[in-house]
Amino acid sequence: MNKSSAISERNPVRPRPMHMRRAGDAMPAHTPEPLLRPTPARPAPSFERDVMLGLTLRQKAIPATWLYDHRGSELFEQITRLDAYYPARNETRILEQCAAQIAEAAGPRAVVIELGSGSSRKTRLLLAALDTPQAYLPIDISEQFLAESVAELPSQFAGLRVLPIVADFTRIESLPELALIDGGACENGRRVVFFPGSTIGNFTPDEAIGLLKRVGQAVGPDALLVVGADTTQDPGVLLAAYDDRDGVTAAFNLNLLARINRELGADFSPTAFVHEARFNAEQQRVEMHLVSLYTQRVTVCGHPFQFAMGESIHTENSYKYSLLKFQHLAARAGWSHRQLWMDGQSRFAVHVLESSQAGALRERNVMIR
Ligand code: AVI
Repeated sequence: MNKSSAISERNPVRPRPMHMRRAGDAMPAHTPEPLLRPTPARPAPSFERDVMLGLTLRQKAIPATWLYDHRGSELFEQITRLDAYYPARNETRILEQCAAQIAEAAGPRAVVIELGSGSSRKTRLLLAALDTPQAYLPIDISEQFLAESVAELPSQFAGLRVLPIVADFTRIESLPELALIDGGACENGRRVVFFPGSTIGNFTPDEAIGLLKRVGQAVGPDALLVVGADTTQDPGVLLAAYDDRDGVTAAFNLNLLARINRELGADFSPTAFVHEARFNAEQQRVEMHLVSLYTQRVTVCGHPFQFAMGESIHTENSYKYSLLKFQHLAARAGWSHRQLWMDGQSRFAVHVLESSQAGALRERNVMIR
C-alpha cells in the first residue's frame, strides 16, 4: 500500500501540531521547505492494537502498512529492482513514454501532490515533463524517506516549491498546506495528484473508493489524478513477482515478525514461519501470508497465541484491476476517465482521471462547440 500501493505508509510517527508558515514566505534557493506535520482528523493507528487484534481473528491478519519499518522500506526498494517484479519497471516505461501527454492534460504551473512518495524516481519523470510546475507536495509517513527523497529536487527543478508533508495519506481529509502555495505573484495551475506504484491495490475496493473520494475533496475541483494500477491476472506472472526466486519478498514479509519481536517484545521464531504468495482469483488479488510450519505457541506483549501447523497470518492484499473495473471504481469516487496508458505487455496501466465535475464541464464545452 507508493507505492499508490500503491503505493505508499511507512514508519508511523507521532502526529505533532502543523508547522506554521505564512503564505508567500520567502524560501532560500535550493532548499526544500520544512517538513509539515498536519494534525490528522482520525486517531493514529497503533501497531500494538493492530497486531493484538489481528492475531485473535479466525484468519489471523495484520494490516500491510506495518510491513514498512526502516528495514521493510529498504527491502521494498529492493523488490522494485527485481526482474520478476514487473509493476515498477512497466510503470516507469509508461511514464517515460507518456509523461509529455500527461503534462499536456495538466497544463502549465501545475501543483503536484504525491501520495506515499517513496523514492520519487517516477515523480522526476512527471516533473520534468510538466510546463513550469509551481509546487510539489509529497506526503509520506516516513520522515527519513521523505527528507532523503526530496533533498535534491529544488536544485534539479528551478523555481519549484517543495513542501514535504509527514503524514499518513490514507488519513488525510483536507490539505490546508495547499493554501500556503496559493496567492503568490504567479497564479498556480491545476492540482495534479500523483499516486504511482499500484499502492491503490493494497486497499480493498471499498477502502480505495473512500480514499480517492477524500483525496478529491482535499485537493478541490478541477484536479487531475494520475494513478498506477496493476492489471495482471496471470497467476504465473503474479506468483513469480510476489514470491521471487531471490527471496527478497520473503524477507520483506518475514521482517514483520522481527519487527513484532523487537517492538512488542514477542518471541516469533523466524524459521518457524514461511512466506507464501497466493493468487485469490475470486477477489482478483495476490495475498501474502506467513505460514506456521508447526503447531506452536507465540507470546506477544505477554499474551499467548496458538498456531496450528499450516495456519497463516494474512499480511497483504494486492488487488489487480482490469481497465474497466478500475475506471468504474474511480467513477464511484468522483473521478472520470481522461487518458489511459498501458505497457507493451499489457500488465500495468496508468490512469489519468479528472474530478467528475471538470469532466462534465469539458463534455458540455465539446457539445456546445
Ligand atoms: C507497495 N505495493 C504496491 C506493493 C505491491 O505490489 O502490492 C507491495 C509489495 N508486496 C510484495 N511485493 C511488493
